[in-house]
Amino acid sequence: MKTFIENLPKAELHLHIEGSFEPALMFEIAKRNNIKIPYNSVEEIEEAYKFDCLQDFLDIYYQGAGVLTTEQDFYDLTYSYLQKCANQNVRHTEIMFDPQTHTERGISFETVINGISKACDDAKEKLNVTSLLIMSYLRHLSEEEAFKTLEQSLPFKHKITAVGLDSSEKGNPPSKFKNVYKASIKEGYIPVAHAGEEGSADYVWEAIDLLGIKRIDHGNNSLQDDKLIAEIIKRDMALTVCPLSNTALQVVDDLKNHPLKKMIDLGLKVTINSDDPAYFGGQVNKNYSDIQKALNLTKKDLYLLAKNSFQYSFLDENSKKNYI
Ligand code: ES4
Ligand code: ZN
Repeated sequence: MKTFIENLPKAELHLHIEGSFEPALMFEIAKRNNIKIPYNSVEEIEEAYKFDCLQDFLDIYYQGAGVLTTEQDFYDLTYSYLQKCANQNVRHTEIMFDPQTHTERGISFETVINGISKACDDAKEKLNVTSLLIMSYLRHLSEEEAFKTLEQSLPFKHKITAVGLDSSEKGNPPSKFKNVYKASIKEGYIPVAHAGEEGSADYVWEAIDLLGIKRIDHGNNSLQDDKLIAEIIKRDMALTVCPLSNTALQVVDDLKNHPLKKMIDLGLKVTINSDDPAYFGGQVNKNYSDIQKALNLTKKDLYLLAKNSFQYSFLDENSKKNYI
């Protein structure tokens, strides 16, 4: 099974570039930027990366991202992730980035986008890995702040395919971002959002009805509502599921109880993703193999999951034919 998974061509549709920041690279970048981080060793980091919930993780994730300063830092972060894609036969990836995590600290939008997109261009040429970018709004900030980010993105519109919504879900429903999503769609961005990770099925409804999303990030709690399940199937929307993220953040208590197989059996279109691999204990292939073992998935299931990852990507229909 391990070799089968390694050899499967895959796409990754749910990945936060700031969440791919491995401790070794974090130490290196902190050192060259003369920034102190509160860890002295990889052991101390491992101890800190034990989370009770999403907020617990986010506090540490934003702290880690605070080391990123120059265009080269964003380039190195992104290229390092893309090398891991190449090594795992991840042929295409749709990378989320959180501009506000950086612009709030005085780093320009331009620095962030140029570093990330140059790495993507180089990876296409040197590693044969294609990518596109999803600019994510931080939902714990105001809609007005998101509008500022949308404005800042416009000179770089040709480099960005979609907009997303991430960070603290509870208390920050999709409805809060209704207007900025409308404006983002008008600018040509495809809308996606995290919904139903910690939030209820109502948040998924809002993301569909009020934000018009084309894909659901996580979506686990959709299973609480039969009507919602039917609606997601009717609209042919995929869920970007992240098994190791779900156990790390205690959205699911044990992989054996993960609803992924149930989702497939219900007819939902599911993909497997790593979310924040540096923090949650595994890249894409480990997500595939751990969930395979836990749920006894067959090769046919795995093939379907990998096929979905291309089918529900934002590649144009013609390009998809190069992968599936
Ligand atoms: C995230 Cl797992 C998760 N959920 C919500 N927002 C996020 N940002 C980075 N990882
Ligand atoms: Zn996520």
